[in-house]
Amino acid sequence: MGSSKAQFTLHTHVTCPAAFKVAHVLSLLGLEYEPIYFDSKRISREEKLKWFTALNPNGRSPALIDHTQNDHVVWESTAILLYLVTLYDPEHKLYPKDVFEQSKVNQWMMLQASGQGPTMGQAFWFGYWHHEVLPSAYKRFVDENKRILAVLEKWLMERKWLVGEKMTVADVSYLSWYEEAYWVDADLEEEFPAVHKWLESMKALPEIVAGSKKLWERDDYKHDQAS
Ligand SMILES: N[C@@H](CCC(=O)N[C@@H](CS)C(=O)NCC(=O)O)C(=O)O
Repeated sequence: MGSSKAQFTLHTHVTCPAAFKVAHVLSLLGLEYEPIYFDSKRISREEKLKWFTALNPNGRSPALIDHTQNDHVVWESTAILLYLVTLYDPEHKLYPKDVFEQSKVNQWMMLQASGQGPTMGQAFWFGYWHHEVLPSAYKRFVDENKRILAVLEKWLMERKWLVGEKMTVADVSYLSWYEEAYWVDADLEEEFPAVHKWLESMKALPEIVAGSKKLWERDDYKHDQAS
C-alpha cells in the first residue's frame, strides 16, 4: 500500500482541472484516494521533473497510483478515467457494458481530451501567462472554445446526457474544465444554457461535491492559494 492508507494516491498540480476530473470519478465510484500536490510555487520545475517524470514521463498533472495493483501508475486524465471504469465499475454506473455504447462514450471523452481541454488550456495561456500580449492568439482559442461549446449546446438541447439515458464518465470529464469557463470569456448560463443546465445537474451530485471538496479543503492547497 505504500505510505498512503487509501487505495490510490493522486498526484496533482494545484487548480488542475484534469485532476478534479479524476477526483470526481474516484468519488462517484466510491474509491478512496490521498491527493499529493507538487505545486510549482513550492518546488522548482527542475526539482519536480526529477521525481515526477519517474512516474509520468510527460511531467504533467495528474498521475494516479493504484496501491492494490502493485503500485500501478496511470497518467493522462482520460487514460486514468478509462482505467478506473474498466477495473472498478463492475455495475456499469459510469461506463456502459455494450461496446457500441462504449465507443460513443469514448468519442466524447476524446473530444474533451484532444479539443476542449487543450483549447481552454491555450486560452488561459494567452490570456494570463504568455510573456507578451497577443490578442489574436487569445481570440483564436476563446473562439475555438466557444465553437466546441456550441457543438455541445446543440447536442444537449435535445438530450440530458451525452450518451444514453444516464450520466457517464464522458459527461463528468467536461465538468471541471467548464467550471473555469468564465475566465476565458464564456458566460455559459447566458450563451450556452443547455450546457449550463447539464453542468449544474452534475455539480449538485453529493459525490461530485465530495470529490471537489477533498481537493479544495486540503491544508496544503489552502496554503498554496494564500501564498
Ligand atoms: N492532457 C493532460 C493535461 C495535463 C496538464 O496539462 N496538466 C497541467 C495542469 S492541469 C500541468 O501539469 N501543469 C503544470 C506544469 O506544466 O508544470 C491530462 O488530461 O492529464
